[in-house]
Amino acid sequence: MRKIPTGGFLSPSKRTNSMGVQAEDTRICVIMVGLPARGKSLIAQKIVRYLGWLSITAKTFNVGQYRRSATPNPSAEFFDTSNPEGERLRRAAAEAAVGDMCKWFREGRGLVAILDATNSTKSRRRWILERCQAESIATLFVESKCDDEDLIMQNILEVKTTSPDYKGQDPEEAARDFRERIRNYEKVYETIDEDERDLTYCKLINVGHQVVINQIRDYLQSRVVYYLMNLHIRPRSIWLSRHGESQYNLVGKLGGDADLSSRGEAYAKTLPSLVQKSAGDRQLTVWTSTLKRTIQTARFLPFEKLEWKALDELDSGVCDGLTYAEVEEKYPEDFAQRDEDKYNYRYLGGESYRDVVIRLEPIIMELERSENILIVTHQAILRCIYAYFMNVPQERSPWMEVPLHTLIKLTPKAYTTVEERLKADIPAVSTFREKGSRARGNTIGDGAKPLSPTAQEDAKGLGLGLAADGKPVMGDAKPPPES
Ligand code: ADP
Ligand code: FDP
Ligand code: F6P
Repeated sequence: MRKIPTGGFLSPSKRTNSMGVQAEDTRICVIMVGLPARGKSLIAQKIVRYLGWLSITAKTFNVGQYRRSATPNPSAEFFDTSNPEGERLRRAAAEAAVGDMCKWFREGRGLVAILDATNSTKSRRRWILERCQAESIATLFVESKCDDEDLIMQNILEVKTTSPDYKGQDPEEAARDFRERIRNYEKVYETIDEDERDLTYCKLINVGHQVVINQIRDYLQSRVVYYLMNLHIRPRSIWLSRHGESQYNLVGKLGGDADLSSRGEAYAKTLPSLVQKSAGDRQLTVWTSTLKRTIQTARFLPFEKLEWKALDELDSGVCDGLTYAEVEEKYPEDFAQRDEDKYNYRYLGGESYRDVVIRLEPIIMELERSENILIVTHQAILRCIYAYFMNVPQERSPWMEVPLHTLIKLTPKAYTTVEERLKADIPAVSTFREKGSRARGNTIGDGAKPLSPTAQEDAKGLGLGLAADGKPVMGDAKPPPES
């Protein structure tokens, strides 16, 4: 048996962040600027999710939440600047939020904080800048400007009338009051302009139709700005599917570039109607990996197709072509270590989930820019993309069960992503191995079902193991050991 060096070949990737730079010294406060209902909280939430996916801890400090603890249901007059009590309470809420944010940085709890408030006057922005400078925190002001009245009304109806500020109130009355609140802010609102040229800022005008950037110095700031430039809010969905069952899946082998099994072929043939059921007549663009099994799966789809190397399956290095049972047998320590920390463990000559996320970043950027994309890819890749949209933490994402022959539809909405799953009526093996489960002798397959005669032929054709009852056996064809 091969001697495993300390740390094992599946040793954790270096703890740089996933952007591939040492960003530990950079602490950035992103300060949102803009009138109410301009998408600031949504943008803040997306930055936190994006950075979190890239292993950069970020947190939003929403001044509205602090204000709400003292004044839960204010009417529009509360936000009138000629109301001294309102002014005092709003100032107190902003101070509490900035105070907690500085403490959060001082305690080393994260790298990027987002101060989510209107921050609509120059004096407020100057005060925040000075507080951050005193703590050596870099700043990035992000202003969202929008004068599309229809869109603003739509935003109010979509997210504001259901805000805790208007709990139990008539939505129409709530919308009217919110318009009045905005008018109060408009009286004092100052957009970021010429005399704030010393600030690092990004102005998003009418949802990115125009973007103005100023004094962006650091790498992380530029990544955040680039991300913001790619966002849009047009309605769209993203469809995700694994390739159809492959010859390798049948026998539990990892990686490779195998063809589809006959059931995988059947899935490829069914996919166009499955997609039609879910997407109707929408024109999609299909992205596949460069591996045969995804290209074969997508080939009957009547849409433009693009192959991405970045969508190839996680590279299992020296374990490519082995089954989990063989990996466990040849490299038992490493097999256990991967179970211990699956996100970080990197196969010798291969990749970790952390590595995959780095190579998927351009895919996420492109997805954010696009509308209606169908991605046909692999188990590990699909997990990483899904984790981005559904905000799944790293400890959990590599262990998610993503069945074969299932179409997943994700529809981003304000603050949530709606998920629907459509299962094709074509059985397939399960390639899922639960954390801590034994690999050797585990049968794969849909529960206790034996493979169909055609699938058995596929497996035999590869010279690989089938138990007497027709169930595929992981690793070799030995029956499961007694336990
Ligand atoms: P705010 O925090 O500025 O009060 P929200 O984030 O609560 O506003 O508003 C969310 C709504 O704003 C969503 O309906 C979303 O579609 C919309 N939205 C997102 N980005 C923008 C933008 N850049 N400009 C205008 N509206 C936007
Ligand atoms: P939010 O939309 O997050 O609820 O409506 C505007 C609002 O934020 C108020 O709730 C909140 O009190 C205020 O903005 C905070 O920003 P300012 O302190 O800049 O007014
Ligand atoms: O078994 C199918 C497969 O796509 C393999 O090619 C790949 O190595 C594996 O799944 C990835 O899943 P996990 O990270 O759970 O081993």
